Amino acid sequence: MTDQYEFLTKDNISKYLSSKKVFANLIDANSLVEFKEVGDGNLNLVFIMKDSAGKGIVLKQALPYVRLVGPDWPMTPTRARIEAETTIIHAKYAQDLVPEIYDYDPERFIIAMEDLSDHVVWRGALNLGLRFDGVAGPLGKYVANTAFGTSVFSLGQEQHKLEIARAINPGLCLITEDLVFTEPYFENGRNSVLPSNEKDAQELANDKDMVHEIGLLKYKFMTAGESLIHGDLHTGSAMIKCEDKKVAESVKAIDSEFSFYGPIGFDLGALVANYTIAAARACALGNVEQMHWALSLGEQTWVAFEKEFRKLWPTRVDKRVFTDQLLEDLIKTWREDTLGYAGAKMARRIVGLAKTSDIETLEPNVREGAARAVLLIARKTTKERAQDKSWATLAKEAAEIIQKTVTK
Ligand code: SR1
Ligand code: MG
Repeated sequence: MTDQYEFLTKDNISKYLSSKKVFANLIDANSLVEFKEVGDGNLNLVFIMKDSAGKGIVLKQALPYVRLVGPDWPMTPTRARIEAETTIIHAKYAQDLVPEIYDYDPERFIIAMEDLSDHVVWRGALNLGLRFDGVAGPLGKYVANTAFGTSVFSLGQEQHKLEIARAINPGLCLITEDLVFTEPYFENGRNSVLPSNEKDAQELANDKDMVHEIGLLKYKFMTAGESLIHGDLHTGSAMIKCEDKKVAESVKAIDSEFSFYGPIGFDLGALVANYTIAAARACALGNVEQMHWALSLGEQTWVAFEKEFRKLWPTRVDKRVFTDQLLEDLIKTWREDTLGYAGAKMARRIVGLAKTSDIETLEPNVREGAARAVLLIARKTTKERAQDKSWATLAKEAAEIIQKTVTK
């Protein structure tokens, strides 16, 4: 049974640390001076411990249900295996951009990993109006390196197929298929908006062209096993260390439990969506400069992704029909996918279950306009994804919508 195992608590955690040799040099279980439960995500328990010598460790335990909802929504805790394995694999291609994994416990679904308490969650920093450069680019680089490294271009045909099988993650994919690609358009009792945004949500659901694009994007999500993607790469899945308060000196992509072999543009789209959401918040709080900066991040992520992927391309395993022209076509497709998924991810965070603190912590009088702006940009971005607009045009159009809508 995967739902009968002991959960970590303040009282049993020291015993757990002492019980495994792997922790002996990482932390002194008998001199724990700090213990915090910091899980603020939707799914898991997360504990940070420090010993008297200042050594720290993180233990993350998957619960057999969705934490956000409770035991009424069961969910396989084997997602912890997926996260541990993906993080280890991604480290092969982007070591500096993921946390180190020390151990995975398949009986209690516990991942032991690097303590990142000198980092902060990027979304939290964005919500405070803080502007750190050197994050969006490295995240694009992370996507490029992990996408290329786990693709058929790097692994070859047999290994790529074996990896698709190993990384299959139907339970968590179903959540994305439902929450991102279905429920914003076909209500399932889990959506919610402010009463003043009900018309906006209805317009989204009634937008036949949008629903058509969402169908194409969902189909690709369900069938295109391009690479081992992160699967939930929003600004809350990035931890950053910024001591000089301007440029991040460390960026880590965390929480890859939604990982599987999927379309490369999905992760890039998730980032673009969350930058747009951060921009809407900034404008709603009167910080127009921060809004423009947030809207410039999509280009930074994309440019870093494209540059890095092009750099890796000459190392592909089979150059016979995987020609340079193929790369040009793929880049074009991935850009369209990125914009398509960006709109899908914007809309789900406004209408569906599991929203973002960027918007939810705004006062209702400005939240209404910010939510409306994100929905309008979502529809435009997804439906016009094939128009080959420059990033500057995309940012300008988004800024116009936000400024017009938020202040109305
Ligand atoms: C039920 S899980 C809800 C959401 O939390 C995660 O962050 C994923 O985005 C998922 O869709
Ligand atoms: Mg998460």
